[in-house]
Amino acid sequence: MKAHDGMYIGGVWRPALGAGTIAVVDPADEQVIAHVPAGSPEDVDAAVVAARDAFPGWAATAPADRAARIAALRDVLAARKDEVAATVTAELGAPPRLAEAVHAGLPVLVAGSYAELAASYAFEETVGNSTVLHEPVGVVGAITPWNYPLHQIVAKVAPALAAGCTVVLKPAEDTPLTARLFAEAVHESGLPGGVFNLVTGLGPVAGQALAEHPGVDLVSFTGSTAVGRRIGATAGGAVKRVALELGGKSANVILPGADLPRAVNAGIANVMSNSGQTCSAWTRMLVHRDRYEEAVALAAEAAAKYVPGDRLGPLVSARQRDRVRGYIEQGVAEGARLVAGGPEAPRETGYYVSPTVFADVTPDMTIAQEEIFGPVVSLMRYEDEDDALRIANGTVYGLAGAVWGERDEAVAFARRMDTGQVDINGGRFNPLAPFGGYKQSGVGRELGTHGLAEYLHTKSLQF
Ligand code: TXE
Repeated sequence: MKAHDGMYIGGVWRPALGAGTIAVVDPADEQVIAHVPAGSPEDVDAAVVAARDAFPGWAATAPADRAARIAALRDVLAARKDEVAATVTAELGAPPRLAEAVHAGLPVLVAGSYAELAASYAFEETVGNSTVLHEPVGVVGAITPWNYPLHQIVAKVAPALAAGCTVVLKPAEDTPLTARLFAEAVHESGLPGGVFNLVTGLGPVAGQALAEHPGVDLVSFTGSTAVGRRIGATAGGAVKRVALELGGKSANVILPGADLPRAVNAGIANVMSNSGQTCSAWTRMLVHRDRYEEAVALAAEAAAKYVPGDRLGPLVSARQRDRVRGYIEQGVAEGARLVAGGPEAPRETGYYVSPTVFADVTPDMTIAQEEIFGPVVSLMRYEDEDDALRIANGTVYGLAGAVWGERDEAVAFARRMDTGQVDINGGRFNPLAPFGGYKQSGVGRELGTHGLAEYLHTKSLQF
């Protein structure tokens, strides 16, 4: 067991000012693998002071210099990819292949995209008789979740740095080791002290202190809708900028013209990836009634291939496992038809949940409305396209979605969806495409120029 006993503040590792520690658990075998300090409000304050001190210097840096710094950080993250993957596997339980390709790979792409955008973005533009300046907002408080430990950090820190902001990060308590590795990478890349600061700690203590700190100009939060709502209210009260990336309940709409086996297999793979702990996961599969039973059989068969402990990792914690199992039990109780998996533990140790498929799910059921965040797919039947659209749009969320079918029909359907991102016939990750929610899935966008704009103020000089 290793004892990690510092916070990264002002370019150095400092002893924590608070006394407590947080145990980090490997969810695959339930063993404690490390302890990290539980940051106190005093730790948060010290980090915000460091970020404030560093802000004027960093904000005044030429965009090309910031681009070079972000590129250096990208290079360190790329060089330490194996270590990132191993750390994510240890504290999140991600299967090694997923850890390498996604958890370690995506952040390199995203950091690279911001190295390029920092250099190419129009921080000054001419609009008629005015010059419009895009200036950094100031000190950013970034609060991140555990489901994609490094990606969530880089998706906030890279655009903030590109904009000229300085950052205090409070990562999720379940996955602080990846955050520490990121801080090491920042240090190794030569970023000036205080531009990036890390405080590990509990959400209601360190997270809340960061969100409420008067020295923070913008809070960027990714996590549950319940906490996001609170952070939004606090930020609103202080008239402070806020970006919220919250839950989802994405629809995977399979139109009659689609290649059904391909769409169903991809739909199951999408949810099983990262054990369903993805805010954009296509958790509701909508199939026309004429092909519904065929889709149910295909989905059950596809899900069974995700063997827990092999292709399917555990959930991050006992709490998340219990929560997901509770939803599966509720689905059964509300009358959905279980065609794969179920609430029983598939392995004796580790926080595993069986790949689970429900058929005959109706829009009024809890499992059709609430974010489950586990390897659970609900198959829903529709009568015609208008019915499919009503079901697809019929939740409080609007983060992502998918449509399968003849291209023009699929695009026409996607245009009518109340959601921030839609994959057409599969889609491919694009680090430049904005990501974020309609409705209660959030406020603001991440990635690309839209993600960068979140961290910028706009000033007009009139001539
Ligand atoms: O999230 P929390 P949890 C959803 C998903 C999941 C559920 C609960 O449905 O099942 O949320 O997960 C910090 N002030 N998502 O409980 O608590 C916390 O320390 C300030 C969707 O883990 O929202 C962590 O750093 N910060 C999601 C971060 O908020 C606070 C990803 C997220 O934790 C705080 C994760 C407070 N009062 C969960 N309380 C997505 N959108 O991708 C907690 N935190």
